[in-house]
Amino acid sequence: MSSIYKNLSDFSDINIPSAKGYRFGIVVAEWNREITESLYEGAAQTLLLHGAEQSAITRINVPGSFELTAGAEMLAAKGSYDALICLGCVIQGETRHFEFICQAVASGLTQLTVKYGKPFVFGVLTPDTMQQALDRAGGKHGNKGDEAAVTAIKMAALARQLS
Ligand code: DLZ
Repeated sequence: MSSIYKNLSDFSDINIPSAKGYRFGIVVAEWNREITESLYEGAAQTLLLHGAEQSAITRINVPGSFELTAGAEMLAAKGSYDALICLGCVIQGETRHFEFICQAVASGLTQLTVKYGKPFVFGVLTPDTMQQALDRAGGKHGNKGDEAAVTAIKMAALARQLS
């Protein structure tokens, strides 16, 4: 489960389909911006690396991770995307805010996936500390943005294969 057992950017053992011809939406939370910008860079670069066109990638920002679901819904309702990638970072604090936000996003994105029949990828870091976040946003454990992009490509390809 934990990324200490897997580098989030290492896909050398996985066959990744081409992303050419697919359209991607990326929703980025502005909270913990230092982290979420790195997640975005990782996700966008990974999509491009696997054949996506720059013009096929649309980005929007939302205030915090709690708003990822609403942002993703707005984007999905407006355009025909093959996959939506939602990027955020919720750091465990002293209150239960963390639990509410994480559960709301996980459940919201699952509901959208069912509603639209296309992937809404959960690219949200949920670390205990800022250092753990940095380690997973281009640091020693790789970049969760890369992982989210690969998931988006694989699920978009699966959806097309089954359609
Ligand atoms: C309020 C809040 C807190 C305390 N922590 C975070 C966080 O660590 N990461 C994050 O993405 N957003 C946080 N937010 C903001 C909420 O996601 C949301 O934007 C506000 O509660 C307004 O709905």
